[in-house]
Amino acid sequence: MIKEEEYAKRRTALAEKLQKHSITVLVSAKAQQRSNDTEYPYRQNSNFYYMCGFKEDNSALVIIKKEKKVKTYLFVQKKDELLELWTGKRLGQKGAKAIFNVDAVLTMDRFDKKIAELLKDKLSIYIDFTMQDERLDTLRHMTSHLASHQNISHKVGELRLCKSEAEIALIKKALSITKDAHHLAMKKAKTLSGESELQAEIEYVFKKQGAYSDAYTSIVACGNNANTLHYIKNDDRLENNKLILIDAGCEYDYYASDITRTIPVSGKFTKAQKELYSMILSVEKEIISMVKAGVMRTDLHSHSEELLCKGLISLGILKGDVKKLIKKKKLKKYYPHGIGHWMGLDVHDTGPYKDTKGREIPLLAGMVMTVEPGIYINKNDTTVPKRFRGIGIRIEDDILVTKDGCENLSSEIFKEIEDIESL
Ligand SMILES: [Mn+2]
Repeated sequence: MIKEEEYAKRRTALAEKLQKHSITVLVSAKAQQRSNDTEYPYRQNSNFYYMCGFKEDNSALVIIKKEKKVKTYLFVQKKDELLELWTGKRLGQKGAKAIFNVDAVLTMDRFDKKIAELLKDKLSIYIDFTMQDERLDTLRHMTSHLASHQNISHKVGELRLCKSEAEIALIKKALSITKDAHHLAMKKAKTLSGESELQAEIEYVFKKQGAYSDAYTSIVACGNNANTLHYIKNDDRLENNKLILIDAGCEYDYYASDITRTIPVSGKFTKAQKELYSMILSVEKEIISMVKAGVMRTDLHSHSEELLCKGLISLGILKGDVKKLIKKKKLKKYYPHGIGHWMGLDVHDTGPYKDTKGREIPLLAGMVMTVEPGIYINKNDTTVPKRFRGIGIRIEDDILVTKDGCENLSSEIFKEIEDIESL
């Protein structure tokens, strides 16, 4: 759990980045309709949640920075017995005031009036440009006279880059559940007949162990389906001599995990599968061993390209010179994505990859990033030896960057061939 003091600290850190005489408005996520009279489960907006930890819909956080003084307002839904009967308890003004360490808690029905009042004598406004929300459209309209409109998302993203101990503990908890889910999948794959059955087993573990849900839609892709990178249909059959690429991680108390394992349906890798898998696994391990504060993510990526390209040449899948193959985008066909991304409240965390001057941000102690090399060979690719066609493999772990190196937070999730086969 993240303590209230930590949220207060984050707001202080954010306020330091703000211009004088500014107003910052962060709004909650909107409840999303799924179909007539049904809604998607509600999930709070990550930037808003990061700054205050408030989980209810229809709320907002406002930060006023004057010359030096900072004042924070939390706007919440009014108590309403009848509505609460349908949608559940609300904290209300009093309840929120008792928990949240802000200067004032007001009810949302006063939002427009209060904002108009707070806008007087302000020079700039910060809102989250990454959100599509009519409340923000109204605000833009109301503040068109101000000298500057700025995106608060980049500034909150900077704060979100490095994780606190409490955040790392939540990611570890998410990963311990995800570990059990992947290990169950390794045990059960042989006994099941469809991708969706395997998905159900995985997500059963997520829910059973108290995760909110999956942190992203699970990918359970058997055989050639693994060559569709965002395959989420998961409605095909599991075929005995094929591999299954499983990219699935739970979200626990708002924090994501993001793990990919590729396992044989039968429990045993074939010779060709083993050759390709071992090559990718050794690349993954080598890249992880390079993770450390100060290193550039793009250098990790280029290095992974070189290693994978060499590997593909040694397996007879590519022919030619490593540098030329990469330059001519011959490798891209088999390794089309990046080596990894930031992870945290979002599975693809919104922390920036470049600073405000456009320079790449190096790895910093406390960041969590994925390392996920993969090779995808379409079943119809006749340029590749037949035994490798229709195989897609990705291996992905979640890595905490430290001052002198890194900690693989998902090291307990099996990825060695012998370990997977033993389950
Ligand atoms: Mn990932």
